Amino acid sequence: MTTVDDVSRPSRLAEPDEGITVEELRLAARNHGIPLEALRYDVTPAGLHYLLIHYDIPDLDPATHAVTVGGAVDRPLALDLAALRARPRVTRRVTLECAGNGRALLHPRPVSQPWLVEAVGNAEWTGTPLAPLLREAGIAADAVDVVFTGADHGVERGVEQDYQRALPVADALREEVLLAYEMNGAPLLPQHGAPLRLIVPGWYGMAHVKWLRAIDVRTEAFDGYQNAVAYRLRRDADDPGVPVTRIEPRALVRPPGFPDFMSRTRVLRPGPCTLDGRAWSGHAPVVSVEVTTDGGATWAPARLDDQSGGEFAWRGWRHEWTAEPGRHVLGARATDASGRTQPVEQPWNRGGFANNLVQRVEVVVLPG
Ligand SMILES: Nc1nc2c(c(=O)[nH]1)N[C@H]1C(S)=C(S)[C@@H](COP(=O)(O)O)O[C@H]1N2
Ligand SMILES: [Mo]
Repeated sequence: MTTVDDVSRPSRLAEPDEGITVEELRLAARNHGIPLEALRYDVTPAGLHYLLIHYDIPDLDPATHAVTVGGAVDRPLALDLAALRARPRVTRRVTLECAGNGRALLHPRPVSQPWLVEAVGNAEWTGTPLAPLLREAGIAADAVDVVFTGADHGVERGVEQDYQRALPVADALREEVLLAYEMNGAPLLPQHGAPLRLIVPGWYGMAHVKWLRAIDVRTEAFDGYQNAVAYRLRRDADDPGVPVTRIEPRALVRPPGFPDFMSRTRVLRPGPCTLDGRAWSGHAPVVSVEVTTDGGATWAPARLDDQSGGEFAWRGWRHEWTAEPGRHVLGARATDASGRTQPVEQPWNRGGFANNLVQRVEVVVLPG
């Protein structure tokens, strides 16, 4: 392991046959995914929601914590939790997905948090809308970016920093963006950003800044690490790339039957079997889900559940299948109203972001 890293050196790609390293394992043991059987719940229980934490969980006191609104504003503000709770209260179901979901399945593998497909959750977030607060503070006419700063601190490729991410002003002013203090009807848990976090419906996880302590309006583009260096779609290390923003469409199958302990291969008895799962997109509503039971050779339309969870929540789907003895590879493919769908070739980029390649669920159907 290198102890003194340097941002001028690119992050590492694994060698062609290199297995998961101890460093990746260490990250994976901290940052867990959703157990795929928990796709059954419309609202993901807090303890089953995926988790991604770059540094350490900071220890904040909800009784004294306050968030400031400053920078290019007419009237800087500071609000504690009581002040935020006294403001209009909104609850939204929002599918959160880590931008690195699918990274460990890429060839070559970008070395970082090694997600397979499980970095997703669909919780109910309660808080107060951000836009009215920004308007009360009076943002400058020439404002460009709004920077959100967390109370967590660390170093990444040699750059010491508080976790900070900016949104373009127009995105920060969207009415669905929340300053959230509750998850699933209870105060935020320490690991999910207690006592306050940002929720940016439709965007990949990195935008939803946890342990939020400052909101700064800027008249120049923010060039902090998480915007300018990390979270960009780059072809190679020299490509300036484009920012990672909204969630690409994805469907997941809730693995049927029961698992083999080590291989996680699914074991099923033959006969009729209702396959189900979830589908989401941060660009536009999901309009169709197709299911394959032969590793992608053929596809059949799934039935979609209603969109009662709201426009930012994942959508349930189901499909009737007659399981015949033998080995099968299941998968599902979501398409959204913008026409985006899931690729059949891996969408490779240097950081391993937004890999929404169709999932492969290996099943063995027992003899009758
Ligand atoms: N302050 C802060 N906010 C953060 C992070 C972080 O490390 N620090 N991680 C981000 C990333 S990369 C993701 S995917 C989501 C994960 O949110 P969750 O752990 O509540 O699921 O939080 C985001 N917000
Ligand atoms: Mo993430």
